[in-house]
Amino acid sequence: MGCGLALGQFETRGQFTASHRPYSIAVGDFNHDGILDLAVATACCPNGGVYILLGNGDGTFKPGMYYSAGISPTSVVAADFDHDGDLDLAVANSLSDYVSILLGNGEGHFAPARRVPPLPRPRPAFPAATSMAMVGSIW
Ligand SMILES: [Ca+2]
Ligand SMILES: [Ca+2]
Repeated sequence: MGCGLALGQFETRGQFTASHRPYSIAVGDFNHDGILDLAVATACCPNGGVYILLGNGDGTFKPGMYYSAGISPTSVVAADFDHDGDLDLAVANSLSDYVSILLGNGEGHFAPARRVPPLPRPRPAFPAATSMAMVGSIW
């Protein structure tokens, strides 16, 4: 993970563990401290999940917190799906027909994943538009 410098250059600040095979990252302030955090979708071992890395504000992150998020999560987006002011996550599960929704509590933690009803094929490898539209219809 690098930090931006003047003149378009990046400085390496370190590498942060998020299990095996991270596929997708969503950025947001999940705990309302004014510092950007990361949600990392990992599709491996055995079912993958989402790792939440809370930012320290200096380009480094606290150790990841794991959340189960369906079968083979390969893409994640962050938005406030239930309109409570806290960022939530929508995760595409590439080896199933589901999108998993994890509601945030505003303190950097998330409720267990809920499945959005099956999507029509093709399967949701990249959920942004489709999942947001579907989530909007169930809350
Ligand atoms: Ca934060
Ligand atoms: Ca929310």
